[in-house]
Amino acid sequence: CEKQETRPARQRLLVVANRLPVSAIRRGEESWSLEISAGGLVSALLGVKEFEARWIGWAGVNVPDEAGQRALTKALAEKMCIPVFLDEDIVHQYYNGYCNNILWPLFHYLGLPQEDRLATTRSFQSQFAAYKKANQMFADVVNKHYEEGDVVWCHDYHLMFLPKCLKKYNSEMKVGWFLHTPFPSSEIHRTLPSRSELLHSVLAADLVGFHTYDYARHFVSACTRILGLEGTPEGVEDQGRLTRVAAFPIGIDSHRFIRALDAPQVQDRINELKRTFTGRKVMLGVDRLDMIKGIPQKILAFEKFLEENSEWQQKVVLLQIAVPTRTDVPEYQKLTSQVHEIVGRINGRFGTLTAVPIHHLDRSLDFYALCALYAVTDVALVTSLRDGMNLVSYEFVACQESKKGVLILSEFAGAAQSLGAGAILVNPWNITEVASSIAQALNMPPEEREKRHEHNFEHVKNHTAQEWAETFVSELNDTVVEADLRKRK
Ligand code: ADQ
Repeated sequence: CEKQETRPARQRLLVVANRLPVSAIRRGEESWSLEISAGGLVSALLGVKEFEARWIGWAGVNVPDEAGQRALTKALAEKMCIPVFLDEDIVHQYYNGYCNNILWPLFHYLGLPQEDRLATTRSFQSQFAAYKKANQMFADVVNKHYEEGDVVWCHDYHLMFLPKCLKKYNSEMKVGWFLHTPFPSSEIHRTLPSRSELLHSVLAADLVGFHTYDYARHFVSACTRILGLEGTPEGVEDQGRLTRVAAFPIGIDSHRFIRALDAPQVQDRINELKRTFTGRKVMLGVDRLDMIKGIPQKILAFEKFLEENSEWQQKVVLLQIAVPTRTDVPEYQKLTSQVHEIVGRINGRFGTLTAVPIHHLDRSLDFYALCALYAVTDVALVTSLRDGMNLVSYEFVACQESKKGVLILSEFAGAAQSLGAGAILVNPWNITEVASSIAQALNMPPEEREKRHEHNFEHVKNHTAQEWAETFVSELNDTVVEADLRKRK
């Protein structure tokens, strides 16, 4: 965000996401320190040159007092960020509740919560009310800062109600919405009690984007089957108004990864890792510790591989780096214990006094450490049960120009559609199939590895996050211009 301050005034892009790309730490009553998190979205938007981006979102902290809110607003303004203040109860019901307990599992085909039905219905209603209230609070902030000619880009499942709130304020506002998760089959979406309200609200946007064509098709089917609207090749039509629906597959800032490999601190780590794992092939998993990532399935498949290929038992190591998320949610705590239990059992079974087959870390790694790990890896394992795209697979490919390692990739990750020709695609639920894919990857001849890698590397290098953001924003701009033209005729 900071770089954009130096650019001349251009058309403004208001990027609205649940979280701002900063972490805020309170140092005193009116003093805050801010740390920019250099996520994919931040670098993607640095590439959108004709627009000047401003961020609107929650800063991730509860700030109940006015003095604190004033000070934080001022500090964030220097980073081109505008805060939405949410209190603890709203965060609990909207974010932990409706977003993470209902929409997240449903969109990843894990179904709705299975607790006592009445309790679920009651909590569902209050959580949905909080969701709408939170979305309205985001809309109030956007509306306050909106200037004529601005383009508004809303992100993800947290803000499905936002396009409608914004259009109510101003029907001329150019509004786009992009979903980072899968959009499930309409048969899954129709189980959601608030299915129609959410679809109608998203349709208030001018442009609706997904990572893959399949997700876009599921969305259009949901609108035709559940709402009875008409699907056209361009999107969904409702009473003569067209909402454009299309696929915009995200990428990564590939050059940042490729450049980092030459940095001395990465080279030092690469050499250290090579020394540590001399004589062993390195397999790698990097995930948020989330049920959608299929971590238990991955580890069980690795166990089956060791069982069936005893000649590899001392010759391969699986490094699983799992950054904990949503640690206050009981299902996530259960998942952590389950993973620890399986890892402990397998290490007990196949380990020796000097080496274990699995190194599992519950933590996040810094960018340079991650690049070094990607670079020394022989086989990367991505076994998501569902995943909107999965950027880890892209990052691995970007760091493999010299090693040309193999990517084993779940067919249920959006990335399977772009990296499928180079990767070994697997059904992560089929542990036997994943185990034999591990054997295939470890025994793959160098010419085949090279061919597969080149295919994926070309894709990752050329389809960047910057290009993704630029395409979405310029299509959003054009879509509305077209609509205006139609109106004028
Ligand atoms: P995520 O579910 O977070 O994103 P992913 O796309 O893989 O999944 O991105 C994860 C990011 O976090 C990567 O940049 C990765 O490097 C980083 N990361 C993960 N574990 C880490 C660790 N232990 N240490 C350091 N960094 C780690 C959501 C959707 C995805 C979609 C993206 C972007 O769920 O499907 O691809 O948004 O749209």
